Amino acid sequence: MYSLLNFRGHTDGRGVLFSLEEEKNIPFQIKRVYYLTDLQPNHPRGFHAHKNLEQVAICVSGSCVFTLDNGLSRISVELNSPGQGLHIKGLIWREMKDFSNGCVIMVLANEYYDESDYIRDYSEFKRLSAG
Ligand code: T46
Repeated sequence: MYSLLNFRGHTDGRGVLFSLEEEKNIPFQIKRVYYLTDLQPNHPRGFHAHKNLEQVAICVSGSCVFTLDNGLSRISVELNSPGQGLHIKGLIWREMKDFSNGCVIMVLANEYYDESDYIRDYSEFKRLSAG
């Protein structure tokens, strides 16, 4: 349903630097980067699936929880490290919640923004995921 990517940090006395490269430690060509800020713990987001989009989500600051659903089962994954990326591919319903103070989520995507790729209705998602 997902995989966790581990990014090597370059640490020295000044801090840590992470580098992301398409088709190297990011498993696709990157067409879009977006990031979410000012997230509120009581305002969950997501509640949709994508028909074709492939993404890697990184909690570059703070922590949050992604709940993923493939139509058969659900799993919750906490992201709490800038050195970890959540790779989501295929027909997966996603919800994001439990944002910590100062949480920032950066997402790399293999396609440009396209609202027609979204499935925002859970019963439609269930129907499509049933095959
Ligand atoms: C996802 C999760 C992790 C744009 O105009 N361009 C963009 O690239 C994106 C991603 C969104 N938007 C607009 C569409 C909406 O008017 O920004 C607004 C908020 O988007 P949305 O309600 O889809 O945001 P989230 O946080 O529910 O979901 C987002 C991504 O849309 C989605 O692909 O997987 O983050």
